[in-house]
Amino acid sequence: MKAVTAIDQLAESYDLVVVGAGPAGLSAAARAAELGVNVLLVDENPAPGGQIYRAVTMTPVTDRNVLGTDYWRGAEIVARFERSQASYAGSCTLWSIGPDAAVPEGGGFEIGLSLDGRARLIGARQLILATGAQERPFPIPGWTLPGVMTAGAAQIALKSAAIVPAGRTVIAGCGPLLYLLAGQLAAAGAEIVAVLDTTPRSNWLKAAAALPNFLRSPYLAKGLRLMAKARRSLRFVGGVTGLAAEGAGKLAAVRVERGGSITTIACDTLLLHQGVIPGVNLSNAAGCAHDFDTVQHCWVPRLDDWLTSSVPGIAVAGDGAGIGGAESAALRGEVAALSAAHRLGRFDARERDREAEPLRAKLVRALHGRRFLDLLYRPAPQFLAPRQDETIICRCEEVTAGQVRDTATRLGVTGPNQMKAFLRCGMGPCQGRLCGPTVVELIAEANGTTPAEVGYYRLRPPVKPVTLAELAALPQSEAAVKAVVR
Ligand SMILES: Cc1cc2nc3c(=O)[nH]c(=O)nc-3n(C[C@H](O)[C@@H](O)[C@H](O)COP(=O)(O)OP(=O)(O)OC[C@H]3O[C@@H](n4cnc5c(N)ncnc54)[C@H](O)[C@@H]3O)c2cc1C
Repeated sequence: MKAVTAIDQLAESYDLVVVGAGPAGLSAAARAAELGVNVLLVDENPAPGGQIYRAVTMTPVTDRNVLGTDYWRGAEIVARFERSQASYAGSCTLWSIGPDAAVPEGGGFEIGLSLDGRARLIGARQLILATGAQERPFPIPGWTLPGVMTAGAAQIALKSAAIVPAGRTVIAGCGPLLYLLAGQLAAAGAEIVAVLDTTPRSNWLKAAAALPNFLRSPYLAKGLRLMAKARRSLRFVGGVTGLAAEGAGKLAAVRVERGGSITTIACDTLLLHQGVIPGVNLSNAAGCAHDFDTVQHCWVPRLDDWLTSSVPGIAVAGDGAGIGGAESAALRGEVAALSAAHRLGRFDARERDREAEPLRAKLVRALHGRRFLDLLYRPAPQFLAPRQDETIICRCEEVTAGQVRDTATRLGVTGPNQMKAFLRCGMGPCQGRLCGPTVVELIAEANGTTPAEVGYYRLRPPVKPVTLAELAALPQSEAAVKAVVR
């Protein structure tokens, strides 16, 4: 591996740029480099690993039982990448993708990168976006109070800095990661006073048809172990139908609704989580087509068998291509790398197909039983589209659920882009990552349509915040200067 630590160490152009150093990106970059491709891997985090293996090479959490065996497997993936000839830029954020003006016949990209406060535009013949997933937004009344955060954020603090939430902690929501996170935090010494499970009971019935497949899935034993461990040692409260964070200036308690009854649990930290969805900001801003996946209930990029998007030369691998977990992320990364290497002329289609065959077989096994988890842990409608008007939806612009509902019904707004023009939701630094899915749900509910019909934000670069100073310091081409100087 060739480490890039300053922006001017980057080459003018690479055959392949991989964005994201999680299992998908690390595997993609390693495989491509092993095939002789000139590849650059960039990640905005200081160390490789992505979400699941975050900080695996440098975490201060040395007790291996705290983060579990799955976490430590990341060291092998990172080691394989480090043995490769790929270039790696950590703490490096990609904020734009556009056509490469230097390639007149088209077919290349110009990407914007920031590293250490300096920005640069470089070329990439092929791109693999391995930017992973994000937690599904979980807006409840009071979720902007200090003391409330996402469970994933608490896990980031644990993995990268060995920090656990102080005081009485409540974890609330649904999904397999909820049990994992509760177990990890408890093992690390957090005082977890309750785990509030919002999984709708009716989901069991909907998921039942997919159960036989799940019984043969690699997730089964793992999931049962996680649940048993967490349930043995922690206070579980199932059937939760409503939640509100309460406190004056900071969190003091969580209000819990179960069916008809209401209770209050005093706490200092509330961790919210209702599963993960693909992070689509980058693929969206790059112009890739997306579809609404009705089973996973989220937007996913439209991809072919080789994970290539509707924009030739851009592939999406890992959880960004649809939630599948770490093992499938790594396998998808390799499939995308084979395809990119083929397009770059490293080998013919027959060899590409032969190399991909064992990966595809493993991928089928890794994804076995996924449907059951997706159906079981689909969030309840009242958590996707909050009922209380005062609930803040867009944290950047402080837009409430009531405002979105009112604008949809009274002004007849039918889509999120129009909503953005009226309310500015989605115009803040997160570029809609936190409000987008909720805005879509609220519009669909108000207009009696579906998220698929409502559509999603049309996003523009920069997809991540970049300073004006960095932009202004970018070298200007003659054509760019002519475009603004009259
Ligand atoms: C908060 C959170 C915690 C999770 N924890 C676990 C866990 O403990 N166990 C588990 O089994 N699954 C976990 N998951 C699920 C996770 O998605 C895994 O399945 C796995 O990490 C997916 O791998 P990936 O390579 O697709 O993406 P990721 O591992 O998510 O890696 C994506 C990488 O892309 C980088 N990136 C994103 N955008 C940019 C950009 N514009 N420029 C530069 N870099 C960028 C990110 O920094 C990140 O390192 C978690 C998901 C989330 C959202």
